[in-house]
Amino acid sequence: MIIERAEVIVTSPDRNFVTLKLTTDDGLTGLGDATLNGRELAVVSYLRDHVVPLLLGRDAARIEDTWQFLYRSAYWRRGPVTMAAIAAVDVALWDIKAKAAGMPLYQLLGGACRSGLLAYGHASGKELPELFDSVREHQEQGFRAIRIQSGVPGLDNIYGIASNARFEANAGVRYDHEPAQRGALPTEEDWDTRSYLRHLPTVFEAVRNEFGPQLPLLHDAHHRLTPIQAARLGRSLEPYDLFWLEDCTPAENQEALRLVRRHTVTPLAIGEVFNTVWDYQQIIREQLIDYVRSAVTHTGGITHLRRVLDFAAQYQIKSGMHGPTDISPVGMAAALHLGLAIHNFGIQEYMPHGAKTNAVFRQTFTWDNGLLHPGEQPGIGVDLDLDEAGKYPYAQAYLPFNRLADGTVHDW
Ligand code: KDG
Ligand code: MG
Repeated sequence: MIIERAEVIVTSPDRNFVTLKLTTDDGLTGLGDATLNGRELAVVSYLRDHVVPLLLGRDAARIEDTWQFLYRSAYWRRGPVTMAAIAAVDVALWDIKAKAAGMPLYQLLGGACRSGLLAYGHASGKELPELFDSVREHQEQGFRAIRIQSGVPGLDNIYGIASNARFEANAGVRYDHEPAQRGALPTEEDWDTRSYLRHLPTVFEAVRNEFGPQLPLLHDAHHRLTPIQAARLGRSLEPYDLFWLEDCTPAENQEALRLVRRHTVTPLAIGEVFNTVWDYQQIIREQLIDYVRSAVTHTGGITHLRRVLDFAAQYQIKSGMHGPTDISPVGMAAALHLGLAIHNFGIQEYMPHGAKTNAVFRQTFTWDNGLLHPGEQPGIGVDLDLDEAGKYPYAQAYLPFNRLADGTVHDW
């Protein structure tokens, strides 16, 4: 199993995706997701210019050795570009190994620990009636856990709210909550923490009154609060029994979570922007979080994320893998195999991809009664249709950014 070909495929069916395809001398292929939203071409160059030449001629069976080689031989460690590139290689190699074994990947990872993965969907609305409709639509689609994002009075355009204007900006594609906008410049959104902190508990009170106490509800604060603001939010949401409050503070300041924890028992989830186990050292050891948000795609692949989750398991911290639209079907498939095999699975984020994306990436996962399953095809269970992919060239797109009323740039 010698790696004979390594191709980096960029396609933009509903949004940009970067995929690594490895082919061995005995004809096996493996896919890995290397999509880094808004910075896609940096990973393309990292792979094409610096990694592909190192892969040709290597033994595809040596996954751990290849991981260590790519990580340590670069000298420059960690970071989203490096770790997305390594993740793509790692997942493609696991895909090949599982195909060689004739097994779905989860079997190689130890076999299933459950019959399916509980997944949460994204409900949103600028006002309550729209939000309630969105929750109902998700329940009809089978979701048994739902993230709630709401508009805030006085703010026009904020994270997490599906709006028609956005769909028009993306050439009419209805792609719920896709935050990256095609165009030459990032769009500007607005933010006001005081209004948000006042408004959000009233939204959760209304949602609980409408949908009852049982439905697991989640919320993403998307890195916008100071530690004391986050503590106040967690405390004010306690009566509504959240499954988690996500990214309540910018994640790089790990100590901030100590202060938040002192004031609230609302469960906390963090880590979608983290990319190594070292980013989690303090918050896992001190039990400052309840869920690890890292995706296979951004955290060095199956090999490294499993390490993070095994570390987390010792502290009863569970997985809550990132699964927005910018994780490609290849990245999602990898997440489903890992989630099925680990004991400390918590929940999986699931934003269904659009029809064009599903035509490019043919998948075998199933969605049944609120549970995801990766399917039984050998490997990760995704095939990439190169003809379809070729129809959609890369289109420049950026994530938005925030400004406060006085013009100050704020965390997005
Ligand atoms: O690329 C950034 C998005 O994936 C992110 O904004 C989505 O926060 C997010 C989430 O929880 O899905
Ligand atoms: Mg998030």
